[in-house]
Amino acid sequence: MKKIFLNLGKQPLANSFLPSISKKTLTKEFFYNLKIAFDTKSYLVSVSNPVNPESQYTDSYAHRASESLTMRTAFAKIAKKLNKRFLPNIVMEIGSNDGVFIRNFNKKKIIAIEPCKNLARLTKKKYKTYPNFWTKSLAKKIFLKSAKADIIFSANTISHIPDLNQTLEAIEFSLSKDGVLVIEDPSLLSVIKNNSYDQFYDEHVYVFSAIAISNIVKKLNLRLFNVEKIDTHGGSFRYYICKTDAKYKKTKNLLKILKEEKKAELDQLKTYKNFSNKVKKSKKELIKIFKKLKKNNKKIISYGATYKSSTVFNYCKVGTKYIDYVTDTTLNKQGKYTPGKHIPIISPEKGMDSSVMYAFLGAWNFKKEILKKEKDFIKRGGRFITHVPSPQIISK
Ligand code: DWN
Repeated sequence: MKKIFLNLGKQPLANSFLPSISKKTLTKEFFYNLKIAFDTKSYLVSVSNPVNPESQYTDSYAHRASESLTMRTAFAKIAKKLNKRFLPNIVMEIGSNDGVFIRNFNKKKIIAIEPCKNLARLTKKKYKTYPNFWTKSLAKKIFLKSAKADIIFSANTISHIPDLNQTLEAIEFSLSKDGVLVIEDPSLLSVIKNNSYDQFYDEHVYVFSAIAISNIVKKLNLRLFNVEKIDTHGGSFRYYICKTDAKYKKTKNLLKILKEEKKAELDQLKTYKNFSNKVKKSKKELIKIFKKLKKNNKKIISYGATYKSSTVFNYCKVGTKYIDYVTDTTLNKQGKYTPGKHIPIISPEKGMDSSVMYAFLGAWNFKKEILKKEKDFIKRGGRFITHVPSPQIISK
């Protein structure tokens, strides 16, 4: 039974960066009420009222996974590891974005699935790319008469697809006998520990735990046999899933992580109620910081026009009253306005000038990379603000 434990209020689509703030554009902006639920039977945490994927993964999808050095390095590393461990002949990626993972493979091995047509166009010249949603009929079209996939990789995508059953059924059909599905997604354990409520937005239909994944795949002739903790996106898990009768044994790491999740009571509703109270507190504290700085005439900007910060700004009602502008390296976000709160987005080259004293870390998950990059800002007295794990001004 699904129980709603968190209400993040009126939210826009996190990908709906606006080209202008004309009256015509603003009247068309779509909002919905973002509520998060816990399923007391499967232990799955999800958005209670998912948005139609057709309106999310369009021809103007903004996020480019290759924008950060952290992610480019992480994808190169996992590609190497999978090649070495599983020696795959065919590797399929679901949600290939701008090709940051597949570029690490021989093109003969790769099948890429990417429903955002603007992204699929980026990889289709070099790699076999299907500009479609991942469905049972697409799986049949690709694999009915061809060799099946030895690795199906999907980073930050399976959590985005509302119809989990169909997704997994299509994967089960497409895997070779000892083929392995490797999924990476932000972990619920990290979200609860870090109070990173901004991992919830329209696209993150699910925030997975190992307990929930283990329960869900069982119904579809699949089983979870290993989990790894990874640093990406503020704390993620990498799940290894195979067919029920495949050769892989359950790893010690899986048992250890399941135990850790039980200890953190991820299988109990009260955990989520506590989390919800902490989120409300976080909102009050963050606004207090912004108010105090503004009272002292400090200029605050935001660093990284992330989808996550769309949740923070809309939930905390933070707009241009507090944040002058947002900087982002992604070319197709620059010159636009943030969803819902309409804060202008500009390049870091333009934005990180000497008048900036405070920068909210919208991309807090890249804190290490950013702090290294922005040494001069910190040297001249500039300070970053974060809400993770609790609202604070980061001292050096
Ligand atoms: O699941 C999702 C994740 C993986 O990516 C998607 N649904 C959408 C997107 O979410 P996000 O925007 O919260 O992801 P990131 O990867 O945290 O976004 C970082 C943003 O910050 C990018 O637009 C690039 C930008 N950036 C920057 O301007 N300067 C990043 C770094 C490291 C920098 O130095």
